[in-house]
Amino acid sequence: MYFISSFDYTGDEMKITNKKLKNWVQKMATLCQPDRLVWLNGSNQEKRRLETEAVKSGELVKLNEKKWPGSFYHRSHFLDVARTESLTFICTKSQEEAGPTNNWMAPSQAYAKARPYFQGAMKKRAMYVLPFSMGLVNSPFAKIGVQLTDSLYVALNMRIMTHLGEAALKKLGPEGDFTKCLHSKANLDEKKRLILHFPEDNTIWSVGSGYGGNALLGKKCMALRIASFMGEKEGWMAEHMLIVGIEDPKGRITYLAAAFPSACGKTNLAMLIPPEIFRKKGYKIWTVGDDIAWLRIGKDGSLYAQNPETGIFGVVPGTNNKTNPHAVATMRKNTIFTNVLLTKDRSVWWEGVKGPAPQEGISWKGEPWRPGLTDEKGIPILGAHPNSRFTAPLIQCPSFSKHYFDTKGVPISALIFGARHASLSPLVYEARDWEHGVYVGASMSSERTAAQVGKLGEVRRDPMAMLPFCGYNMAAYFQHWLDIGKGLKKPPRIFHVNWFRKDPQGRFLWPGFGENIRVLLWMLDRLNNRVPAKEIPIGLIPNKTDMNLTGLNMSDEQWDALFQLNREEWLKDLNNQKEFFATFGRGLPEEILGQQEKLLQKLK
Ligand code: OXD
Ligand code: MN
Repeated sequence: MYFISSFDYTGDEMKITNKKLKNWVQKMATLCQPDRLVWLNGSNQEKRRLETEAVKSGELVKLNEKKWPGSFYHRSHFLDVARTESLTFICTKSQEEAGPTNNWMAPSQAYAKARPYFQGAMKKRAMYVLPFSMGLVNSPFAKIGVQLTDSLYVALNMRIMTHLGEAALKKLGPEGDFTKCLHSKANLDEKKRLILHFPEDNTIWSVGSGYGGNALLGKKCMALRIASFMGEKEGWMAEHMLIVGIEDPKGRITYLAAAFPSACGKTNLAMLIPPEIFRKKGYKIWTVGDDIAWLRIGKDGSLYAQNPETGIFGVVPGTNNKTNPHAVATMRKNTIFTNVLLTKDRSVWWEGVKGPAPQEGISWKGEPWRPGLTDEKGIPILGAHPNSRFTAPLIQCPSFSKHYFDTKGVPISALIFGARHASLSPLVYEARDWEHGVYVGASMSSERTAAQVGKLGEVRRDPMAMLPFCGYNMAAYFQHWLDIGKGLKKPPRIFHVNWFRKDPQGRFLWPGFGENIRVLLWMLDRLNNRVPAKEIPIGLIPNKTDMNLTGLNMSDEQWDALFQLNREEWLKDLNNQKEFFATFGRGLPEEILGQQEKLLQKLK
């Protein structure tokens, strides 16, 4: 029968004092029928053992140690390369609680549907037991989870992405509660894939996928969907936000948190390297987090943020020494690459990396690849999947902030919402106040990227970039945002940015990447009341003279094109917003509709 095996392979018996945990593990093992249970303690010795096993089983390929020390390559099933939102469900007792933006299934139905998929799914496999904390274990932010998985790839990724190991178990103690995360790749059958969240049971069941966002349950599933549900009950927020600090020449650091839809440059902004003219003056950017922020009201009435993760699960294509040198440095060692091109000398390559493409390699689909290869329609065949990823410890990032470790979090002075729009929204605008800012976030929309299955480029509404990640009714979520604002003595200012605006020829109007610091510094000037702003119907925009554009050679026409407000387009967007907001019925806070009405009047 099943027994709790040694905690580590060294034979040290692991003391599991939490009865609930023991019972749950036994019950899930009885369902999934693994050969053995392996409890992880997070040690380095254990890491090496798991890596060796994963290489032996073929789950990982050890990369060229000289080029990529401590790093591995993984190829997922070719139909399992992005989050599958259509198979992701919030399983609350009432559908109302999940709201109109989430797929919903009643808990009893969801458990009944998934149980047969888990039944015996781990035969001839190990079940790895991963105790982890999201948030620094010794901080008030910490939430404990335990993931069961039959995937070594998942186990090794979770080691990078979460505070995994003995300390999390200690924190849990004999009585503590934890998020019960059950995962099995089963046979990776898309038809038997489900990502189920039971916020009322503090439980996640994910089956049939090995892809990061579906399978690393500490990340999107727990730290966003389950955590957002907890946050609403407990008075804090879980957001799809990066956290950065901007250090000025006097050494003062101002922290910002920014929400962008997936694959819209959060990692790039989190690791921004200021152009030389700003570096020379003494500006620096510090990275606290690149994907998720947990936010709490501090004793002083300010908003504080902590990054609950320990690693980066970043998009690879397009990453190079020009677009994101810090990401390149971060992935130099101890990294797991997923679905990029594997070369003959066990190195990796992807589209958009600097330098010549290798003469040959194995593509993300596991097929032979060479530069210039096209399909029968003449379309280039990619070596790396557009959503190929790297998983690396955040601490390896050259701009890693030591304040990541501040247990009370870092104080947030501004929140940014970002979109990918070819037109519509200007480069930057500021909300008039918190309530207006909540509306700006709630009415966000963006063009679809490769991070989720679906049609690329299609514009969809994505409130606060949380559409795929909010674990409860978004009408209540908007209300929660409004309520948090009321609890803040000094609410952060709220801005909206769009780095992706294009001219009629389809060329980007703004250089983006490191140059985005210019926009951030304008925000700092606004926070410190150093510059006025120009009022337009949607909010406050900069005067050209108030943004440092030195070296950009930007003409007045270009500037105007970045900020041009197309009333027709906005009115059309307002109609689209109306349809979207109408799906919430009477639950939608009236402040949202009030703000929308105000905008309509201003536009008219
Ligand atoms: C991610 C995503 O992986 O948002 O961070 O899809
Ligand atoms: Mn994300």
